[in-house]
Amino acid sequence: MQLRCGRYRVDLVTPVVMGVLNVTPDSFADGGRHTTRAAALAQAERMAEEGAAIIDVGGESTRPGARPVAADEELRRVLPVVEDLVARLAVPVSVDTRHAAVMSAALGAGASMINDIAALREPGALAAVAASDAAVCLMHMRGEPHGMQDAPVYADVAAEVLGFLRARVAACRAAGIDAGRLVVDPGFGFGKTLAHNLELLRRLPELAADGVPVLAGLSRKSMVGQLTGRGVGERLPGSLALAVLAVLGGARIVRAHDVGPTVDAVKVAAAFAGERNGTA
Ligand code: 8Y4
Repeated sequence: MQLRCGRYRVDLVTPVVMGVLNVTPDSFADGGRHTTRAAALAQAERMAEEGAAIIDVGGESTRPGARPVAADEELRRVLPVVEDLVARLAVPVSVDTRHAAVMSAALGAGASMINDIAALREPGALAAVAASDAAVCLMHMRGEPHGMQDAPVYADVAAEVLGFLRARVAACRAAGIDAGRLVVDPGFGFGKTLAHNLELLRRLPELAADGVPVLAGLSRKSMVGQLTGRGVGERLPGSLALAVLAVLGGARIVRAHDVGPTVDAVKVAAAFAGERNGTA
């Protein structure tokens, strides 16, 4: 199992960690500390040293309740950082965006992956990725970030998420994006209650059984706060527990802020899962 990721091939036989690099001034996950170009590069270098297989750069605050950012503002934040990382790092650079204009500019600057919480549903997004050789992560989201936690209701959350992701995989294939470039993600916390998130985690093996590599993003999320009572700066132990459970459920990419500790947790879980998951 290998992900085609621009000029990189990411081996997913053993699960890997995607490090989160926020370049949003309002990002409460990192307190806006990495908003300058040099600080962003230093943080990315550290994540690569700690074993991140992919660095995910984001310029739009996508946490629940956040307001959308215009594509030009997002480009101003993200593009200089992408240029630096592509020039200086030996790991693929992913860009977290849903705007086609940002995708095209980032791919032109050498980004190897697009991480889209809207699963390429924005106008021009499918074509922008199809015109490249980059990987793409298709994530399920109910509603929009700014209204997302308004009491989501599902008849069967896992069935709905699976159906949605299968349809987006089909749309990508129809647009000419090869299966070897695709990743799917149930979108923990995006229009889901704690009960929905737990059910999706329990039923992750059903998603993994489709054969498209699964990415899980659980790091520091409100789910951890709900389960532990901890504030956002105290959620590492809970996040590591969820990373282990995701790998046991068949996740091949774990998106995390705390790369070093998550790499260790993923190694332990992958060794335990062994042949059962094929994650030797
Ligand atoms: C504290 C820290 C509280 C972070 C909330 C958050 C995912 C993602 C995000 C995910 C994929 C976040 C961009 C939300 N989550 N992309 N992006 N999967 N593929 N919230 O789960 O980290 S941002």
